[in-house]
Amino acid sequence: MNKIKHIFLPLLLGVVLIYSCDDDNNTFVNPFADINHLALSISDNDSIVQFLKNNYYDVATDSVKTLVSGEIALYDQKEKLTIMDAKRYDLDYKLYIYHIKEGNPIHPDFGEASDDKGNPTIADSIYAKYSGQSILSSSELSAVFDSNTSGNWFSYERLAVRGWSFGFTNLKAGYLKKEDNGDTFNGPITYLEGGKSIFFIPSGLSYTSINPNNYASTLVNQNLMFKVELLDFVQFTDHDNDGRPSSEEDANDDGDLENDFNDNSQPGVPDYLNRDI
Ligand SMILES: [Ca+2]
Ligand SMILES: [Ca+2]
Ligand SMILES: [Ca+2]
Repeated sequence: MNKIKHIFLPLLLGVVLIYSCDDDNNTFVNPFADINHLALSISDNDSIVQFLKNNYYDVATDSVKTLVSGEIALYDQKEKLTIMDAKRYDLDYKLYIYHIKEGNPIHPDFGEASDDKGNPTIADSIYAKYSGQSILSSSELSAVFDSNTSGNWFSYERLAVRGWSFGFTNLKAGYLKKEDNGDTFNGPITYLEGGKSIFFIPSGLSYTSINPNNYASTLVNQNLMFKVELLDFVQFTDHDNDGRPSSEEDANDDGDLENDFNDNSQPGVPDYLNRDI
C-alpha cells in the first residue's frame, strides 16, 4: 500500500487563539456565546440556496457569476448539483457540490484500470488545488482569501474546513503527466484531469464558532465557496498505523472521526489516532 508517512499541511489560515478576560476573575469569555447554532444552520442553508438560485457557472471563464438571461442557475442544474447531508457537533448540515469534471485517474496512453482508486473516503489525505471565497450575500462573493494552484496535501486531523472531507468523496483524482515515451515527466510533478467541483459550505462545516479554535478566524461563522481540483489521495489513509483505515474507525458511523472514544484507558484520544483500539 502506498503510504505517505508525513504529510505536511500548511494551515489553510493561521488560527491564533485569543482570550478575552474579565477583569474580576480572569474567566474565559466566549465572544460567540449568543449564537444559536441550530438557527444559524437553518439561515445558512437559506443563504446558500439563495446564492445558488441567483448565480450560474460560466464555462468560458471557469467562474461563478450573477445569473443573466439565457443561463441556468446553479440550483437548477440538478444533474450537476449534489446535495450531501453531513453532521458536525450533533447538528445536521447540507453541503452543496457543483460538479465540473469527475476526474480521470487513468493516463490515456500509459494508464491501467488499477490506477483508478475510486473516490476518497472522508478520512483520506488529499492532494488538491483550491481557491476559497466567502459568500457575502445572494449576489456577492468576497475576494479570494486563500488559494493554491499547484497542489497541497491535506490530512483529516488538521483540516479546519470539515466540509472538504465530505465534499471530496464525490471526486476522482487525476493522473500524473508523463513524457511522450511513457517515462517519468522531466519537470515539476504535474497532475492532469483532476476532478473539479465547487463546494458551497455552510459555516457549521467550516470555521464554526462551536469550535473555540475558530474564534479568532476572520472567516468565523461564514458560508464559504471553494473551487477545488482533486489531484491525488492516499487510499485507506491510516493515521495511527494500526492496520485499520481511519474511515473504518468511525464507530458511530456519523462521518465524524473526532467523536469516537472507545478506549477507557485513553478516554481523550479518538479511536482513529489510538493504536490500541
Ligand atoms: Ca487506524
Ligand atoms: Ca464518529
Ligand atoms: Ca485506531
